[in-house]
Amino acid sequence: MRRRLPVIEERLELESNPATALISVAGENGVTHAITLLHNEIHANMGCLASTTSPNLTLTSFIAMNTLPSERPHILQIGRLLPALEAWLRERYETHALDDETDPAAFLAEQGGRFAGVATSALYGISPEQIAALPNLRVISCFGVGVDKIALPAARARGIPVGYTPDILNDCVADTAFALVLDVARSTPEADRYVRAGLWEERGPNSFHLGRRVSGARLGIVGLGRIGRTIARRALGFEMDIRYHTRHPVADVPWAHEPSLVELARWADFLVVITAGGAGTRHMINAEVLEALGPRSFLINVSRGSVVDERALVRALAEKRIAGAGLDVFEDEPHVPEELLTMDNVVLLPHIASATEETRLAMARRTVENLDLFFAEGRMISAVPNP
Ligand code: NAP
Ligand code: 8YV
Repeated sequence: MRRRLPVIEERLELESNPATALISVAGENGVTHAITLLHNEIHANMGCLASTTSPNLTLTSFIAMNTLPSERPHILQIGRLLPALEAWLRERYETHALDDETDPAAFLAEQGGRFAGVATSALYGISPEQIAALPNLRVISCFGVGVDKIALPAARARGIPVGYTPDILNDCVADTAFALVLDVARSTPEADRYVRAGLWEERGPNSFHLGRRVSGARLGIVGLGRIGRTIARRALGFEMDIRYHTRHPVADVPWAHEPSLVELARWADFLVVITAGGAGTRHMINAEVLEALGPRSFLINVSRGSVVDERALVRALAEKRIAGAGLDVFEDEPHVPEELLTMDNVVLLPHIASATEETRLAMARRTVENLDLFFAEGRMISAVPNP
């Protein structure tokens, strides 16, 4: 059966004479196949792909490579990245994974001069020492939107632009924030464990404890940037009362700005944290904020572990000073405070808010496109703005 391939057809018209094309095909089973086609094969293979692939395959991306310089720049990869992203980088650049080195510092001291670019992720960032060890570095491309682990002052001092992936992940991070709101309010993970353990059968109907109502409740959002607004829009569907806290009130939203974080916590049934990480927000959610939140209300954190004083949170939960917490991020990932592991009113996720096939693939594509555009034209699609 022949399928229309609108994405590819559209991009082929835009990109004249691509040297090679990298195509990712998502199958119904969720497996992503990367296919590389060379120059003249492209049009022929488009038809071939269209006519021979299963009707359950959908072409999801197409990146033309006509703009790459003839000499492939050397890219240092910090940490393991999404396999599709690593493959795309290898197709286009001379890549070297710092993780493969037994002594990364010694490797950089010896070989740092050869790298023109860095590919990293929000989880790994890049340190001032690593930037200093790369004397010919011209560009950094980050898989992710949080740049708290990227040594921005060191990059800016050398005029090195930093690419990142804003907006692409808003929906999935907001979805995860809402999953956590519902999970903590209705105790869905605990209820699932209850059924699996045979307790429903043993104790009978209506034996599981009552949850809390989400629809119509008060939602306090800490940080109303790209993702915070998306969370607020999700809350409209639940007819929630919304207020937010930021340093600067947002002009074009209908929700009330609360200048005091403590007062927002006192008001809220659910306090969802989605600020930037870093020094400016470190331990914003402290014992005083948690005390104000109170024993009937819940904390959700999908921003950065550093924003919450984790010791204060563990104490507040242990002493039942707050009703529960939904956490996607932690101060010392992947370490999670042991006390949290046995608490039923806490839902713990391994930093997966953006982790869907669709979003992670789109983030990977932007990470590569930022590098490609930088090496072709000296600019990026999305660069971290200078303050
Ligand atoms: P954004 O558009 O830059 O929004 C950041 C928000 O934080 C703004 O509303 C900002 O408002 C507020 N903020 C910053 N410093 C603050 C402070 N000291 N006090 C109060 N509010 C403050 O960023 P975004 O794209 O929405 O992303 C937000 C963060 O989410 C990222 O930086 C990242 O750390 C995190 N994140 C996590 C995941 C995950 O997997 N869990 C995924 C993506 C992103 P003002 O400047 O007016 O204060
Ligand atoms: C990812 C994130 O977990 O974008 C961010 O800031 O924290 C998440 O999207 C991360 O980028 C994966 O490395």
